[in-house]
Amino acid sequence: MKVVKLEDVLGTEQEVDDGNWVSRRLILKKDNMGYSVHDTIIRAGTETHIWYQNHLESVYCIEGEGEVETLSDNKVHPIKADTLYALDEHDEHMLRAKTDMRMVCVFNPPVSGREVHDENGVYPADVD
Ligand code: 9YT
Repeated sequence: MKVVKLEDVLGTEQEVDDGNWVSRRLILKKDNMGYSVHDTIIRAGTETHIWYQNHLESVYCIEGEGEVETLSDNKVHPIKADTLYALDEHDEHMLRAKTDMRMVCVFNPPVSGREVHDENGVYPADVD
């Protein structure tokens, strides 16, 4: 069994800062769980274009407030603590944070660790 504490990954390669967000990656591909788990802070006042064409992601908000707009239908979904959204159709979306938002994110397939969004908001299929 493994026990991972947030403090174990802070300041290491498993903490990735993309400007609009900082992702603390607790479980990664190398852990062979079939998914990755991230504790991510989305910074207040930011807007991020995201389109995970190669991954499914569930995002559980545990602190803060913002919204997700799905770009196929321009629907705006308010997100606050205790709300989960699942990108079950590789949904292209805009994520807007009103306050700092703390999100627990699960990716399938797992990310390898250093991924940041490309110009289209995509993570590559595999960076290994
Ligand atoms: C909620 C979201 O998708 N934020 C972007 C960062 C990503 N979740 C990550 O790598 O932790």
